[in-house]
Amino acid sequence: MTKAAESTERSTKDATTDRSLDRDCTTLSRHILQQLQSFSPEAQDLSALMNRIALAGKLIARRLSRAGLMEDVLGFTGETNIQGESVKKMDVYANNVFIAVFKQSGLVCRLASEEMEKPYYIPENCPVGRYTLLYDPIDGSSNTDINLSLGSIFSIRQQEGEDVDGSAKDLLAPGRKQIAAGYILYGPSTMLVYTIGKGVHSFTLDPSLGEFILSEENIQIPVHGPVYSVNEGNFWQWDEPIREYIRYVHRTEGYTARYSGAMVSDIHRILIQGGVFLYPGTVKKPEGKLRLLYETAPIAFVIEQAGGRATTGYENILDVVPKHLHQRTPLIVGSKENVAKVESFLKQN
Ligand code: AHM
Ligand code: MG
Repeated sequence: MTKAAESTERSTKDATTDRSLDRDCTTLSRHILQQLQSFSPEAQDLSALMNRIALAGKLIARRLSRAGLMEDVLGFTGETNIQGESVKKMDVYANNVFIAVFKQSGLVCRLASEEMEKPYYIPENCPVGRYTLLYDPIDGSSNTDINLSLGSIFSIRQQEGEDVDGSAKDLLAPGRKQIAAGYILYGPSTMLVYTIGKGVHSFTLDPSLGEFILSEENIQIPVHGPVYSVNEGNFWQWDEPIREYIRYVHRTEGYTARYSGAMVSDIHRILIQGGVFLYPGTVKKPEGKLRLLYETAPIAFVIEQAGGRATTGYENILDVVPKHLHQRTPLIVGSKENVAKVESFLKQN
């Protein structure tokens, strides 16, 4: 090999090593600062907030990875939550993890979760911490005891006005007010997917580093996809247009059903491969099962940022104004064309 060829080969290798090192060093907090192209106090806040959420994800992932070997991790507590659902021990643990990581952070004054009737205030962080974290600590908790995928969902809002009476009325605002949202997926690896309104980005937890490292930037959901994801056991409880849509899918080539029992997993599949996830209203639950502030609005923010859509069937999820903190909404979310197809059945009736 000539000296010139040797030197070209060396510089190509160097460039490849540099690129892969640069990628390995793209941690979540660095990525946020890059996205905002700023070291302003707001950018620092958001970066620190996401770092704390990542820490919560690592703590929950660590406990889940050894759940079958530890005492008091699996099973129910015997209590029911504000939604009337049986509480799992992991729900309580994960709920407390988020509170613990934000204590003395100076960042978050209030946390609201589907496991707590009222928001949790961290007085020492107020009024400096002008942010509120809304979260579903364990999404898909029926998967906990059988070692299947689970998630956590988060959303960050800026506190508006003073919340002197502790009523948290400013949270009764549409999902467009979210400044960040995303989810953590506890699967074969732990992933964190987030948006701050500048596209959707995924990170994978590298256990050897204890860091979330950038996996994919600016994820775009396919315009159409083969997956439909819905609990068909509820068929008898749905309104006729939703039943008609499902009948259409059954007789049309090119669709495939996937439903894991954890929305975060199903949404992640649809984000990457395209399709539609539905949790419509039922006879027993006319508003469906999923909660607006902790589940449907954050997922809608992520999917819209990836180029998809999220609707109740009649209204964009991000426009829905909640009347109370634990409000539920029907959800139809995913690839633009798949969502439009479902809507076409709703419009006919
Ligand atoms: P959870 O947060 O209490 O676990 O409830 C949310 C979950 C979703 O992840 C999932 O899509 C749905 O509820 C499953 O409910 P169902 O068993 O009614 O299909
Ligand atoms: Mg949930």
